[in-house]
Formats: sequence, structure tokens, C-alpha cells
Amino acid sequence: FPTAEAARCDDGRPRLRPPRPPSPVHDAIAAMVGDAGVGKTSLMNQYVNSKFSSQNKATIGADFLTKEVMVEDRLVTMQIWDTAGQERFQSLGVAFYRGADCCVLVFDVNLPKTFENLDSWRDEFLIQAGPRDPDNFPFVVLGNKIDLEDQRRISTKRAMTWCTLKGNIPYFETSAKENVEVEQAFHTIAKNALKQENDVDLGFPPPSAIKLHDPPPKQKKGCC
Ligand code: G3D
Ligand code: MG
Repeated sequence: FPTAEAARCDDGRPRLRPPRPPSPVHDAIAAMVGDAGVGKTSLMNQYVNSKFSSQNKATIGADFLTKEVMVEDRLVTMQIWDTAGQERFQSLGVAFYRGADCCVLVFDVNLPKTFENLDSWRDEFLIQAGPRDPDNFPFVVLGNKIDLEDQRRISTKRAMTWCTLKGNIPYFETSAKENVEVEQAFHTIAKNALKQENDVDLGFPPPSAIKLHDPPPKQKKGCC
């Protein structure tokens, strides 16, 4: 309950209503980026729906999913944005990146090119999203498809070295197919996204409504 002081405005007049308690639900948005085929949609589907399907495109058909999670005693509505199959460089549009509180960089540990492209995905994110503090913006890297053991081309050490050089980005080796480390990875994603969301809210007015409640605008299909 508000104290006598809290029930008065700064100029001494009584407040009409007591101050509202902070909302118990927090929103956090994570954007999944990385080359086509690395498993972004599968990871999201495994995490949110506990399913792995080789028919992702047909069965999900959505470009974002939400899940309520507890992060350090706080209820968080996690919104995970997917690329809707548009993952070519410079094709996702600024709105996709701008709303994100955490950027999830995904590669396939069996395909070196998808790992080498992480630099470009990270740079593209920073250019398009334009975070106020790029050095401290939360990224998380997921090396996916570790179940294909005999095909592995990117070692844990190589991936971790890259993550360390880019500012100690958390790194997880996952399998969307066999549900390895998926829960742990998204817990870190939620935690870091929430922290970023709080930091932004403390310093600045809330960004536009698109950020908290709307999914990213649908990308136009086709080339023009
Ligand atoms: P994307 O959203 O990044 O484009 P998808 O990737 O989630 O659509 O996955 C691309 C293909 O990789 C799919 O196969 C999917 O089943 C497979 N895949 C995703 N994650 C894993 C994984 O952890 N292990 C293995 N072995 N395969 C995975 P299809 O055959 O549908 O193209
Ligand atoms: Mg996809």
C-alpha cells in the first residue's frame, strides 16, 4: 500500500489514485538469424512446442512464436521471431532487427560456410538494429545439428574462440532433432533479452508499439 507520502504528488496535492504496481509480466524478444537450413525454425519449434518435424515450413507457417517462461522469479513472455524463410543478407528489413532484445546467431556445425557467415549476420544485425550500446548488445550463438556426429566440421574450440573474440558471446551446441541443450540455450536467451529490455526501459521511453506486442511485419514474398 502507498504511504502517506507516496499518495501525494510532488506539489503536495493528494494523488487521485495510488501508484500502479509494476506489471508482473515482462516481454522479451529474440530474433533468430543465420543461413537458410541451419535449423532456426526447428530450434524454435522444439523449444516452444517440444516437437521436431521435417515439415516445419508446412506445419508452423508462423514467423514468430511465444512462450511464457520464468526467469529468476519473473514471468517473461518470450517472443521468438523467425525469418519466414527470407534469410538472405539485407533481405529481412529493419523492423525485423529493430525490435529485438537479443539476437540469436545460428549455424550448422557440419557446414563451415554457415559458421563463416556469422560475422556478416552479426554485422548486419548491428547495422540494421542500431543498438545504443553495440559492444554490449546481447547475442547468443547456437551451433546446431550436433547429432550428425560423423559430419562435424566446426570444432567446439573454433566456435568458442570466435564467441570470445566477439565479446564473450554465450555459446551452445544444440540439436533441435534430439532436443540437446535447447532448453538451456533459450533460458540464457530469455535472461539476456530480459536484461536488455530492462536496460532500455530504464533509460529511454518505450519504443514503438511494434516492439512489445506486434509480430514483425510480414516480408513480401518474391523478389520485388
Ligand atoms: P532454417 O529455419 O534455419 O531454414 P530448418 O532451418 O529448421 O527449416 O531446418 C532445415 C533442415 O534441417 C530441416 O530438414 C530440418 O529438419 C533439419 N534440422 C534442423 N535441426 C536439425 C538438427 O538438430 N539435426 C538434424 N539432423 N537436422 C536438423 P529438411 O529435410 O526438412 O530440409
Ligand atoms: Mg526457417
